[in-house]
Formats: sequence, structure tokens, C-alpha cells
Amino acid sequence: SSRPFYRPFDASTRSFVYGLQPRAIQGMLDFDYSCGRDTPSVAAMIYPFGGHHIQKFYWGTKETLLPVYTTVEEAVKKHPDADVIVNFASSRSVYASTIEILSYPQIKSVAIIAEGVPERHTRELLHLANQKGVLMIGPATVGGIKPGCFRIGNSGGMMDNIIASKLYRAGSVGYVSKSGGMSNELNNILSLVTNGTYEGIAIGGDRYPGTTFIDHLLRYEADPECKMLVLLGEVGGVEEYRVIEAVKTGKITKPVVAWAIGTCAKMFATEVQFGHAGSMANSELETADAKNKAMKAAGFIVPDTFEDLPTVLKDTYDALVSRGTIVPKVERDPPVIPMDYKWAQELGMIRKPAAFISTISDERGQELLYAGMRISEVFKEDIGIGGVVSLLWFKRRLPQWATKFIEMVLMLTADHGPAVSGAMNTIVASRAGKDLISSLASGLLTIGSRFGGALDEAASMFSNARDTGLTPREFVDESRKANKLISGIGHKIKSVNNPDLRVELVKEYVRKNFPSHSLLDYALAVEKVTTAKKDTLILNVDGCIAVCFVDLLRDSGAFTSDEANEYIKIGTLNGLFVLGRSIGFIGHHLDQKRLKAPLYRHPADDIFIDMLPVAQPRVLGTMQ
Ligand code: Q5B
Repeated sequence: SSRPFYRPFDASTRSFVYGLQPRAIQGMLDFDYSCGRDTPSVAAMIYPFGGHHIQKFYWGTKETLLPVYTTVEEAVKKHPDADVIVNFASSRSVYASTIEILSYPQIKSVAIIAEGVPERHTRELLHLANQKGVLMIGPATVGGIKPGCFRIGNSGGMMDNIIASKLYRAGSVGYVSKSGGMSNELNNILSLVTNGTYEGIAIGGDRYPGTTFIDHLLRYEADPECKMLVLLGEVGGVEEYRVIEAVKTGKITKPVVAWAIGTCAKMFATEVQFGHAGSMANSELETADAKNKAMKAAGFIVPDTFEDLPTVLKDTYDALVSRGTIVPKVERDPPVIPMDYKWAQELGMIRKPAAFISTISDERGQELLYAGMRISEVFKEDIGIGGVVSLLWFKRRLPQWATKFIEMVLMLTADHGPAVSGAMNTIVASRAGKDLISSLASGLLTIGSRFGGALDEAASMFSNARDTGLTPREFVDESRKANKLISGIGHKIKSVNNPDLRVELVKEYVRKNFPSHSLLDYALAVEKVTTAKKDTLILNVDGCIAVCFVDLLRDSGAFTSDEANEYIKIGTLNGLFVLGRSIGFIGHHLDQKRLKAPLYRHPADDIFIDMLPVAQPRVLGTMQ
């Protein structure tokens, strides 16, 4: 890397994120975009599981793709410009992954986010990092931020925070703190009382962090762009004393504003362990009061209380400005970062017309609803499959005689042997090795005007004829004149002498339970006319169910006449046969699978092939 040691991150820094952290990466990319970077600071992700793939992220209002590699080796090979790794591996795996990362000389900085890394592991990793000249930030940290340049993971918080603290452009103040939360607070204070953060690192709350205050403050000291240093220490550990030593020996000469948090510890009778693993004083030297006193004595600018910190920061900054050390730059307008759609919606800031409307079911609440009825009520009231169909198809509860009729239809139409078109297709598909859904679909696709799918047309033909005042004979004659077969009439094998008992059952039920069955009566009168011509021209199962369902729709009291007509028009009735017969088709598929039936090939002698020979093509050029 051509960057000087004191500036590990700049506006051209490219990094890898170890672990699948799409939210953190989106945060880094949004930050980059707000800084006006040309290229995203994340080159790729490294994730050992799930295979090599690509993930999509926003880049401003547009989208960009980032590769996910399974090994560090592949990532470094493909992206020689990336020299930082933000390692999100868990405390269990972070040691091994960091050891691997450190074996690639291309990597110059690594941030370890995991909490709970054993101190022994941190020390070993730090030792190795030092040997290799790698800057190691963490563990137990959000990382840090270099305004206008680079953001480590989630440092700096949400984008509105980043914008409010002006982190999209560099200020002049470099700080080191232990905690990520306090870093956010410092970013905010610095943006209010100074020209803002130049770089901020949260070293993490462990007792033995990788790099510590002194490592970063020495970098800031060496960096000519950083004019003022801030050290936000805390109770526990002795790292602040190393900074005191550096100031005393003249290694640090820039003004240092400092505070050690935890001065309230003295109010407790016993020793207090604060939120961080390392924030407990093991001796008088490690107390916040002792540190603040020592830092003040060494010439640091130490406020009397934390509340006074903004005042001393402002005074120090103002002095640097009046001395000409800091020349504040003209502010640019804060960048506009497109807000995530989901987030804006959650905040109630946007609305959009829905692409779909649905009115029959809802699974978003605690309990699934069918047309407003809780699924638990469906069972409590034992509404049966007929009740469920009435809710999901008609969005209402139908009377019990009607739901029982729906159930009867489903049971009656469930199957009619293997020889019918649909079952045949299912069986042939199944024997060709197809799966359940394909075999079922193959059977369902045969349902149409001749087989099983005559209900809708039967309903409309019979009701139109009756409604327009045609007598049954006139209806039959008119259909014949128009060369039109009457839907719902005729059967391949059933006849007057071989009646379809399913039809008998339906008629019996309807006569007994329906408040009115006028269209059934009309259809039976039509049947009398057609069977007088040919005894197979019976009112078939499709026709009988269809006319009875029209009686149900028109006379149950549950539908207006417009609704009843609409249900006939929109093709509801074939749904009954489709739903019922699916039961049988599935049965046939399972049957064939159970039987391990082999591939079916229809015997050629059962197919009359009538093919004319192809006309001989004329050969060009031979014509006279
Ligand atoms: N003729 C069903 O035909 C079938 C006539 C007609 C006036 C009619 C035929 C038809 C209307 C559609 C219909 C549902 C194709 C049937 C079902 C489920 C099933 C199936 C199963 C199960 C039968 C002979 C003579 C000709 C025709 C005349 C025929 N139909 N006239 N209106 N509707 N029906 N489909 O036996 O003078 O000799 O030329 O299309 O309702 O699918 O079990 O198999 O549960 O799975 O081959 O029950 O009726 O009769 O075509 O040789 O006609 O009768 O014009 O007169 P067929 P065809 P002509 S239930």
C-alpha cells in the first residue's frame, strides 16, 4: 500500500467484509456515497459457507453487485487493491479467521468486531499483527470512522446520525475512545463545537484491546491533517499512562483534550465493573479520577467534569483557529442519501399504491384469517371443508345445507375410475417418471368443455334458456339449429338404462334440502327431450351439479341476484370439479408410483396412421 503508516484509511481505501453482514455493508456503502466516493469501499465479502455468489446493494439511488468469496485467498487474488478486512466472525471463529487473514501481506488493517474473544487469543493475534505490521482494531468494537473516506462496519450509527455529525467530510480532530456508543457522542459534540472529526477509533472495551490509545494518537500526531487530539478513556487498565508518557517525552506535541469516564465509581462502597470487560479499577492507578489527575498534570486539557468537555473542546479548537493552525473549510451542503424504502415506510413518510388487491385471507396478524374468520374459529365451529370453500370462494358463511352440498360435490367428483381423460393423462405422466405436481397438472389440463369442465357453460346455457322463457323442447331445438351441444347433457357410458348414481344422489339431496330447485327441474325436463332421442343424452354429473349450484346461488338467500349471476359468469362452477377430481388424480399418481408402473407406450397397432408421402422437391436448375 502506498499510504503512509499514520493514514491507514483514505478516500481510496477498499476493504473486505468477513461474514455475511448485508446491513453493515449497506451502511458502509451509504457512507461512501455520502462522502462522494467514486467506488464503494467494500470490494467483496468473504463467507466460507454457501458457495461463491453475488449480492446486490444500493449505491445511491442505483444498485451495485458485490461478490461473496468463500476464501480469503480468492478475495485477495481478485481484489489486489483491498487492504482492510472488517472481520465480523463470531468469538468462536474469529481467532482462526484472523490468523488466516494475517497470512496475506496485502492486508494492512483488520478490525475485529466480535465480543467475548479470549484475552489469550487477542494477545496472540496482536503479537502476530505487530510482527506483520498490520493495524489491528478490536475486538469488542464497532471499529471506527474516517470522515469523508472510510467507515468500519456500523461505526457512526444510522445515516441520519452520520449526516447530522457531518461525517461525510473531514474535520481536524482525531479521537480515540473505548466505546462505539461514546464515539457517536463525540462525533456529535465535535460537529457542534469544532469543525468535526478527522478520524475516530473505538479500540473496544476489552481489558487487552488490539491497538490502544497510544497507537492511534501517535498516528494522529504524525498526520499533518489532524490538528487536535482527543482521548476518551475510562476506569480500568493503564493505557492512558502510556499516552501521558508520550506527552511527557515529547512524542505527542499536538493539544490533547482528555477525559477518563467512570469518576462516579468512588460513590460506590465496593469496586464497580462497568459495561466493558476492561472497565474495572484493579488499583488506585486505574481509577478514572487518578487518570484525569495524571493527565491534567502532564499538560492534557482535562475538563472538571464530563459535562464541561464540549467547552474545553471548543476553547482548544478556537485557539487553533485563531493561531491559524486550523483553517476551517467552506461547508458543502449535506448530501442527500436516499432512504431505504422499508425504513421510510416504517416511519410513515411514504405511501405507494399497492400492485395487488386481495380480499379473501390475511396471514399478517397473530392468527390466519379466512374471509375475516380466525382459523381457530374455523375449527371451533367445525365448518368443514364446505365452510372453508364458502369463505375462500364466496367470502361468506353459507348455511349448513349449502356447505354440506359443496362437500357432497367434492366427494362425488373425487374420482370416476382410471379410464377418464384426466386420470389417463395423470397415469401416463406418472409412468413417464413425472412428479406428483406434474402428473396432477397433466390430468387437470384435460378438464374442459367435453370432460369435467362443462359446469360453467351448463349453468349459463340452462339458466339463459329458462330465463328467456324457452320451453325445454324449444331449448333443445334451438341448440340443435345453432349446431351447439348442450353442456351438461350426454355421457360416454351412462344412459337412461345405466343411470349415473352420482346424479341420483345429488338430485335426492337437493330435493330434500334446497329451499328451491327450479333450474334442476327445468334441466330434468330438458333431459326428457334429449333422452327421447338417444338414451345416453342424460343430464350428466357436470350438468346436474351446475344447475343445482345455480339454484343454490339464486335461492339460498346468501347472494343477491347480481352476485349469483356474476359467480356463474366468472367461472366458479368448474372449480368444484377441479377441486374434487384433484383428489382422484393424486390418488392415481400415488397408485402408479406404488405399483412402480413402467413407462407407458401406446401400441402402434392401436393408432391408425394415415400419412401421405412428402411431395418430391423440385431441384433448382433442372427445369427447362
Ligand atoms: N349429442 C359427453 O359424447 C359427450 C350432446 C348431443 C345435444 C349434447 C357429449 C358432450 C356436452 C359436454 C358435457 C361432460 C362428449 C360430461 C364428464 C365427467 C365424467 C366423465 C366420465 C367423470 C359424450 C352422439 C349423438 C350426436 C350428438 C348428440 C351428444 N352430446 N346433443 N347436446 N350435449 N356433452 N361434458 O357419447 O345426431 O348422432 O350426430 O359433449 O356435458 O365429463 O365418466 O367419462 O366423472 O369423469 O361421444 O362423468 O355428450 O356422443 O359425441 O358421439 O354424440 O348425441 O350430436 O348426435 P358421446 P357423441 P347425432 S360428464
